[in-house]
Amino acid sequence: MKPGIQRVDALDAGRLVRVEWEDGSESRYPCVWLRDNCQCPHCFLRSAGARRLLFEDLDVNIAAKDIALPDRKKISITWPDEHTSEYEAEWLKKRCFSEEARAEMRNDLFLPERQYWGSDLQLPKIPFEEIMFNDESAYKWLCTLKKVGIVLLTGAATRQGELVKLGHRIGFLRLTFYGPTWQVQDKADANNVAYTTGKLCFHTDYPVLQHPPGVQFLHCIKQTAAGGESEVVDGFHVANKLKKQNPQAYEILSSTAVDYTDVGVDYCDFAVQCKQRIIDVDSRGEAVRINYNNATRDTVFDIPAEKVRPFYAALKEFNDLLNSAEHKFTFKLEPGDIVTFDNWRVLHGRQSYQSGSEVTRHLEGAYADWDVVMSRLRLLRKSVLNRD
Ligand code: OGA
Ligand code: NM2
Ligand code: ZN
Ligand code: ZN
Repeated sequence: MKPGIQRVDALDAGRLVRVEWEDGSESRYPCVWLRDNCQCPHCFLRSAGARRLLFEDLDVNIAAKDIALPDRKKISITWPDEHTSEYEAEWLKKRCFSEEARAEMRNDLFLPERQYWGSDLQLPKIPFEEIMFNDESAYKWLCTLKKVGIVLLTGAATRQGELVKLGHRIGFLRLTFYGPTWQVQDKADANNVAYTTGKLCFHTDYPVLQHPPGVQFLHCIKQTAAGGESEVVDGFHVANKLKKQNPQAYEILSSTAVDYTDVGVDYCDFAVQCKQRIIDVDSRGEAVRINYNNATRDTVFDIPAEKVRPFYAALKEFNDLLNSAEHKFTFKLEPGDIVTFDNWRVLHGRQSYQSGSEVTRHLEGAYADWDVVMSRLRLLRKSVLNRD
């Protein structure tokens, strides 16, 4: 369905170009944008897919001097300085400024579609081998990770190093102060509550970093007989519930800057501090990232005293909703399982287990950034669907 152009003309004293498509619909393109996006080798570096034109050299009031339609597949514009630009029909169609065309492009680029879930979650499962060696499976893995927020990969070897391989599959892992990958097991003088046998209440990892890791991988190498179960909850779904149930609590959690702290030694020594809102929202007030780890929430709390108790009350309500039977999903990792999840959306926790002289439970963990994961997803889509 390659669109052809029927007619092209100028509006608004040459500052706007109107394209009439063969199906009778039309698109309007501001000349300043057209000039800015001239695709000729002088204005655009094809090898980098990037603009060479300098902003200094762009006239924001520019008008077309002449517009032509050499054939139905492209338009040609001559500018006042005699520079000419050509634009292909398909290229223009994709960049149409209509509400619908922009929504389509947005969905294509960012896959914003979400499937909310509660205790009814049907945990998506794919064999580890498949996503490692089959592009279609890998594409499905990443699409589901984006849409649902969690996917279980099964059947990985029960030794360290599988997550490094997974990192190579997407591109690279995110290095943090806990190392390129990290070992979740009971440790003497633990530098993190995760490295004990204690219960971990619902949290997102690493809100103490300004840009918390978007994606988390936990590979079960050894699982204890009693206890150690995993819990997950859809943080965006619960945030929506809180907004309905108590808009004021939602407002408090999405506006109060909470102090986080993490001081210690691991990959190297560290003294990290950060302020984060527990529910990060976009310009429309929609939750886009949960930043909540009760363990690393600082004792320092940089808000006026009279706002402290209302904040705790709001957080209590959110925490109660996270833990409600209706919202949480419980499962137990088996050796060879790798749980992959959206660390900006899904909160996770674990039940406590018995400590002993031997290590009875061992997970290897790693992080990735959403930029890297989405980049791999787009490339896989291109090769799987064979399109651009
Ligand atoms: C962690 C964590 C979960 C588990 O290490 O941050 O949440 O099951 N671990 O041990
Ligand atoms: N670990 C698991 O926010 C956090 O401290 C999450 C990070 C130690 C790498 C735990
Ligand atoms: Zn040009
Ligand atoms: Zn965690």
